[in-house]
Amino acid sequence: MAAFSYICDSVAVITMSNPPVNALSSALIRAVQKAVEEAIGDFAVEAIVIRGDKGKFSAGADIREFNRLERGPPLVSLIDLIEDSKKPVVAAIEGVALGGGLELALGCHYRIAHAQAYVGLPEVLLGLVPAAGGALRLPRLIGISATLSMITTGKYVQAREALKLGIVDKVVGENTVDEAIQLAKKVIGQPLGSRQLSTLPVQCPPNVEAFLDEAMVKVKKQFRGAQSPLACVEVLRAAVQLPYLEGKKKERELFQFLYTTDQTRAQQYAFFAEREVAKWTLPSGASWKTASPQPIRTAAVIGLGTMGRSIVTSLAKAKIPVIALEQDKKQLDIGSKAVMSLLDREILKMEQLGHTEFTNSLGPVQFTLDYGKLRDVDIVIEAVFENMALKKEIFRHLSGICKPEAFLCTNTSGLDIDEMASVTNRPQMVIGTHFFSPAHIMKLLEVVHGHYTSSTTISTAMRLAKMLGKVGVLVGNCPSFVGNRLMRLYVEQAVFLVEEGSKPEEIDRALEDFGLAMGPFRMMDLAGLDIGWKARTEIGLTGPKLPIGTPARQRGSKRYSPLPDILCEKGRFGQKSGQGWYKYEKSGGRNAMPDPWLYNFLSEYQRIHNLKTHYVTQEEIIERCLYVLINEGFKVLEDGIASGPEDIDVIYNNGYGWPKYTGGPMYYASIVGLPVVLTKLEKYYGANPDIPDLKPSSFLKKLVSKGNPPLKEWRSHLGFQSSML
Ligand code: 3H9
Repeated sequence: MAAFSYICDSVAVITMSNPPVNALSSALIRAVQKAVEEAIGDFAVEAIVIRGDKGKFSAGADIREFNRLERGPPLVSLIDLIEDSKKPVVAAIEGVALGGGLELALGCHYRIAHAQAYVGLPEVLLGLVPAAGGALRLPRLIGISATLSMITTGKYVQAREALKLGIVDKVVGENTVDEAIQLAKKVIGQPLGSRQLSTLPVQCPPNVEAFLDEAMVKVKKQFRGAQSPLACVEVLRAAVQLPYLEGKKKERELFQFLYTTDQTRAQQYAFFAEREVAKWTLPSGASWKTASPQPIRTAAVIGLGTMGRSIVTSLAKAKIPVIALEQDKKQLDIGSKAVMSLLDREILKMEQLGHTEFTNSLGPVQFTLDYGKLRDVDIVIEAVFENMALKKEIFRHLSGICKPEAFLCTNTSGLDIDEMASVTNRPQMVIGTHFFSPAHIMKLLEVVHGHYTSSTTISTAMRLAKMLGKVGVLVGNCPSFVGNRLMRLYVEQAVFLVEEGSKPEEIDRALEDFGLAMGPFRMMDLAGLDIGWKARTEIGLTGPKLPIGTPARQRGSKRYSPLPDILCEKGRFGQKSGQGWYKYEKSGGRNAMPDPWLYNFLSEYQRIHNLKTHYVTQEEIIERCLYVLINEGFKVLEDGIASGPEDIDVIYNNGYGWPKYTGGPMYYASIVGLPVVLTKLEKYYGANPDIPDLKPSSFLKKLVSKGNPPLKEWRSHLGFQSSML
């Protein structure tokens, strides 16, 4: 676990070892404590270096132990022991020093970091506050403002930025431990007072109370509904107002309060769910363990529209050389300029953080009109607009040009992968890689497995997600896959509620208050209403292909709302045209304002269609919009399109702005209670029999009949299913 391993010229080196990330479990804390005590008591030792095994300092407290009743020795007293040592202690930080890991390093008198290492206090992402003195020592070292930004966002800070901020004393390119030993030797006998952070005053801006009040307002707005960012501001207030020891008490109180909340349980679930989904298995038995990903050294992207541009940027950021192809010179010029401007923005961001080497480490981008240049790439990502005929033509073409080992991916957001694969000479190497906009920022990659896709191809696409810093979630091939299949029903429900008497801003507010990053109407206006309109026109739900005599508000036996189509017919496409569900200050404006025109238009629409309106409560908005989405989630599980509820939750947490502190839609349903969700769906379906999507799914009913089992048991109740995975 931890050994006071060797003494090098009077410097004891203590190695923390708890694979894979040296999480500070009770056993590890106990072992480090023993090693430090031994080193302090050993006359031959004059200084101490603490390091982590296998190139990782420590990822912090062992999250797996959070739910255990019996608790180990407190990390806080180990850190105090280190800080109080009369012998200098140096932290040699390689890999990561996160949460309790960084707190331990802050207890050391000096910190040396490898250039590739990251430090951070990400407790907030688990619904907690740092609880081993991190939020008290850090503002004494780097000031309130920088600490606030780190602990309320949980962001990871690379070594060079950490040096700039003053978190570490030195950054080295290699031999971190040797450098730490040299530094330890050098400081033997020097006074340590100024290096014991808990004894120093907090560095505050002039009017710190006003600064913290303002911070609280901002944080409330930024992390709507989340409790832990607010507690982070509170703990900083304690750091400022109270002596260190009293601050420690407050820190403990806040941690203990948060520790019992539903939010922290949901966030811990979300953390492990993200890791779980990487461990995919197919019904055939092939899995992440047995399949080997192929190397991706070069890539190509076809189409430089909004998605293509940001996919190119994402690849370049991951240092993968990329060839970007467009069909004509004009599109190529526009696309290449847009890519260069995205890359410039990324470079600027990194330079502001002190990463001067970033420019050189971007993968080179080559722009071309010539398919011949794609001959040797390892992977091609097609990102042209959603037209099957065009996509098939491209796949047919790629088949003849690319080397036989090249993987062919499509960024389609819902078209049939198998149909595209069927025109290639390598259907087993065709896969969906559904990026989310903007692709160089959003963390989700929906990896869509077709009927023919091989396990090597899946494994390679999942590896690609990791290389791009994304969470890859493997899903089956069905119209709109998982994310958009659920989203369509949620949006449709919101539009029905407008027909029934609610207003777009009321619905948006209710769902944003629930915690969603953006309500459905603001989201539609941002994405562009014309996109859905085009798709509906193509499949004959509206426009010239719609059979004459089709009732305006009915398609087949289902209710249909033509409202979005009518807005498009009137040129209201959303932000891009300056008006949609809202009006904007100008075309391309971002400031959504309720539009009196829309109110008149809706009244007229309701009159023409003889609609009875009713007062739509916030409760009805939340329940109808969210439960219809959750209901479809159960259907997706039943159909075998996602292998577990965790996959759906990870998709929503990372691709659709779902509030992580509720765990994701399926976890949220488990907390609300499946019998409640079922009863509400029955009620709403009863009142709206023309909306069959409100009819409770048989899997939901089955789970309720089995006594509402906990989420981790849901999979076992799926029974025999024709898995599409
Ligand atoms: C804390 O410190 C509270 C303190 O203030 C004070 C308390 C008193 N514990 O992500 P990966 C596992 S709160 C247990 O796939 P990567 C992870 O589940 C803690 N396990 O690898 C996975 O297991 P498996 C604050 C942990 O290279 C394996 O390690 N710290 C922990 O992409 C590999 O993980 C954090 O929030 C942990 N702390 O990324 C750090 N961390 O193989 C959270 C990881 O069975 N961790 N595991 O699936 C991370 O951000 C990333 O895991 C890290 C590695 C960057 C470290």
